[in-house]
Amino acid sequence: MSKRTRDGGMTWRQRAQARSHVARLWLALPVAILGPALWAGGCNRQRGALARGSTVEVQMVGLRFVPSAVTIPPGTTVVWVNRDNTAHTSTSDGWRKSKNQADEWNSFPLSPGQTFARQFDTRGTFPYYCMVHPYMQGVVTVQ
Ligand SMILES: [Cu+2]
Repeated sequence: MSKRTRDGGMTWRQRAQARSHVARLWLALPVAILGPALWAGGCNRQRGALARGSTVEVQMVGLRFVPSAVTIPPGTTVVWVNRDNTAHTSTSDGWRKSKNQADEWNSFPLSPGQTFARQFDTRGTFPYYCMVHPYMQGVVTVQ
């Protein structure tokens, strides 16, 4: 009669290796399941609708606002960037005559390379223009 054991004659070392192999599988499992999920989640955040608190950029280039119309959720900040060789402003249409200055804005002249940022918290349609070149017009829609 041989001295076979119940586990099929594995040595102490073989049993230890088998245990550590199983342990490694259990560690790898959550990474295999959660890894792609986390990765996909990160991509969805970038691809999906603008989140509250985001920033959108409007360029002043070629004597135009590009894009001339932006639609954003409340809480979004619009940043105007002057990429022309001449000064521009971002001035809301009602800035001069408005009694409610809170909803109006004026960047005053921005030199080439300068930026102006404004956060839009109120829903509505906000047309604006450039005081230097009044034919430069744009609109921010907050909805
Ligand atoms: Cu201008």
